[in-house]
Amino acid sequence: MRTFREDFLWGGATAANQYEGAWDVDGKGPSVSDMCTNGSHTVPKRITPVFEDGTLYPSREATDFYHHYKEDIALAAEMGFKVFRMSINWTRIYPTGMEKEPNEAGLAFYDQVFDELNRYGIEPLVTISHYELPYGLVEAYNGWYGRECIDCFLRYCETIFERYQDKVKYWLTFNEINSGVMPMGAVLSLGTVKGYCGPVNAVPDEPQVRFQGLHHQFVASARAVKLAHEKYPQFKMGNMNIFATKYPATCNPDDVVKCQEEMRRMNWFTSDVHVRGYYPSYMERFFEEKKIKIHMEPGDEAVLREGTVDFYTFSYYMSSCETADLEKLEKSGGNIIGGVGNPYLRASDWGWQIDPKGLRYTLNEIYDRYQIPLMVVENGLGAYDKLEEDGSIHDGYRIDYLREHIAQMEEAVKDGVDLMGYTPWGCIDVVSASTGEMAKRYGFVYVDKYDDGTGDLGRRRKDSFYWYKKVIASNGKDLA
Ligand code: BGP
Repeated sequence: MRTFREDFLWGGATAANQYEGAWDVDGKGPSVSDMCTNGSHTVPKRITPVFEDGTLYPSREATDFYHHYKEDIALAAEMGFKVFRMSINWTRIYPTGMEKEPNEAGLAFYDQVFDELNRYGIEPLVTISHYELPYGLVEAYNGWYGRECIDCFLRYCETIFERYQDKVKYWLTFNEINSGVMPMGAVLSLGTVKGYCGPVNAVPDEPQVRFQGLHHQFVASARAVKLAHEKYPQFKMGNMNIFATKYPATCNPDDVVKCQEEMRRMNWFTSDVHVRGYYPSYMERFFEEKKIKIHMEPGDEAVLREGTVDFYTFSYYMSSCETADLEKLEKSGGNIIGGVGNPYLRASDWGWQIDPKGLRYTLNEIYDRYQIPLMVVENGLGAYDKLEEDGSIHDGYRIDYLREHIAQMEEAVKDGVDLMGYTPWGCIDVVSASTGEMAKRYGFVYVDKYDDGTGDLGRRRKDSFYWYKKVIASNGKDLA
């Protein structure tokens, strides 16, 4: 029977905006994430157009990969990583997004990082845009709503493709591009928040602006993929989707149809465009009902067709249920991906419902639809960790979560899915994207950094570090 392939890419995932820090060092400009304050599970983080004195902006220092990359890559190598998912901070290369020439100091930093990875035989997997939109583009064009962003993005892609053509083979265009389908995507993903000051979950929603912005991202992504295919045939270009798996809450056909609608809008729409190269017909009805008009320029449709991706990647944390019963829906609340709770599942401390079998189901659904290689590029348990006096961290709960998900990935492989690799999220502790907290940790490596901004940034191996090392060494056979 099939099992994980020999060249399976085991590793971990990070993103510059939550990890790198050094937000204004060596010529870097501010990104949308740098303008976000901290928050918590109950108090939403805010975005502010100017820095407020005395307010904490956690991305500014984050967990300081910028000054710890050698140590962190050595730790990744010790675990046996084959791949390291990271992102390039757009504003390190083009500080406002609009310069004509790149910032050499920024480019040099990633040369060093890629060289260090290469020394250990670790393949970089680079997300080109992971919630790091230059804030300059928010101010100038209202983020991705402005078509101008496409050219700015392309200039950035041309620069990094040319510079790193011999160092990076695997690229992802936009992190979780389908976050723009939800109102919450307006801040970190689309940057359509010009002048807005306030909680990230209270931006006045303008679906017309969101979906037009998303169209510009589709065109930008397709042009980047096309450029890569034409000029750098060695590159492998992927998409990146949040997969928010949904089940009907009951077998009532009303719930089943509602679930199908939500699955299409939330999970399939963006990747149908990326993989198939055109807008799916089911979106026409949605746009008509919501009175959304997508403005396309001549040539856009052709570009979408020509810029389809080579492999499909996604983040998977949880699942939820869909119901047509509005009363039930109103009562549920607290589920970040919408829908209602599932009585068969337990949830994390942040209310994310843990569903390992849902990962097997999801992998099969995606592979059946597209038949291209898949990769799980984010998964994991955000949890409170306790640092013991002797410096150890006993995170058995994280091991349980990962073990169950890896076992289900193997089931999917047995089912016939072509799975390339697995990079659990925040392999070294990073700042949380949704809440801005440090307390919500995912890593195999603990970083001494706290919600009030204190901490000496020291790195410590958690129990899961030693466990994951065994998993990798056995190519996923030893999950004990
Ligand atoms: C995804 C993002 C990541 C990451 C992760 C965990 O949405 O791509 O950037 O942070 O979710 O989410 P959180 O940090 O909110 O727990």
